[in-house]
Amino acid sequence: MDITLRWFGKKHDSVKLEYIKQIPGVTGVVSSLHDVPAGEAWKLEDILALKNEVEAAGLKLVGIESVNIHEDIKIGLPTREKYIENYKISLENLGKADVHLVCYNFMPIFDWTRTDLAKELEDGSYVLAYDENIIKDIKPEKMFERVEKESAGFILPGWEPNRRDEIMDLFEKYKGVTAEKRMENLKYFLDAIMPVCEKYQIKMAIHPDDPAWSVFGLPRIVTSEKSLEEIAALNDSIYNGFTLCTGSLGSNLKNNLPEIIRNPKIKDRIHFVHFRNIKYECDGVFHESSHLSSDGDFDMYEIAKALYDIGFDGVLRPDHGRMIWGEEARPGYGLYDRALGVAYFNGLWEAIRKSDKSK
Ligand code: DNO
Ligand code: MN
Repeated sequence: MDITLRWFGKKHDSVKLEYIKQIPGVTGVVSSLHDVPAGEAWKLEDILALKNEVEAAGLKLVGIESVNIHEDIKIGLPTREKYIENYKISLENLGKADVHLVCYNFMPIFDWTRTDLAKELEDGSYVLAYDENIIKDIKPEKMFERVEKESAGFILPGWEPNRRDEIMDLFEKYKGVTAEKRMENLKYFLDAIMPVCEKYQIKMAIHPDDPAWSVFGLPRIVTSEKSLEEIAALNDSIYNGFTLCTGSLGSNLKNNLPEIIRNPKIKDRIHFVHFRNIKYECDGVFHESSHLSSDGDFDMYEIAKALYDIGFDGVLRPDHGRMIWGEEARPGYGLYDRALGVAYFNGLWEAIRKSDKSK
């Protein structure tokens, strides 16, 4: 297994590769070409430059998070053809650079959605939080104002103020695009790229929608055990797989995470794991917590145990952490709490491994 951290690149991340390297057990990072807009083809030289930078710090570039999907592919517009071709070029170049894991998501318009990027907890730490009561009545126009106000100097991914017109236009384009249609569009995309993935052995790992239900009236399709089964059935290739993000999938409390991990239709397709915990205040209102089981609502031991039992040997990373010890970093992506998450996972894993009587 490769234990990694997400790294946003020197230009966009205050966390240094050298510090990541100091976390016990971490072998690499997942990163991305953050300046290349969704839909454009990635150049081999840019991928190699990123890879060299990571390797110079003694780490591996274990995968890409994310190669984002152009909205026209998600909506199913005729213009998707050119964006799919570009995606295939990106995959081909990643394959040539010896990168074999790609995380992506199929969320309409926005990545994960939160109502607060810096909610203060009793112990003085800051976390990302979500309140459905705020989201359910808010019009997208108003969301822009909110995001600017609550952003703690950062912007929720997808809500950049310069995207305002584009986003309002996208809401129009999504009208009438049902969940069924979006699933068909995902199949169309997977069918087109799988031959390239087979050729270069690139594992595609779709990230669950976060929160795991529809927001702003936009249908979301990666939300439950059933939807993961449906996605697995869209294309037989083993390279059609998942990012098992515990915090995102688990935001819907109906999702039983250890059960999903053990599901025979899903388990072999888990290529990437995001390991994190959240704490519910009441239905639809949650905040992210430290990784420890007793700080949140998930039994992290049972999650690790399920991964051990299925023989998980892919890539894992801690996900959003709290902002602690006065650190100033991108919300969710500070060094300290994610490092604690790794240390905790290492402890769980060693204990599970050593108590396995069959070994
Ligand atoms: C949330 C995070 C996400 C994720 C992207 C994947 O749980 O892990 O930002 O990286 O949605 O495309
Ligand atoms: Mn995640």
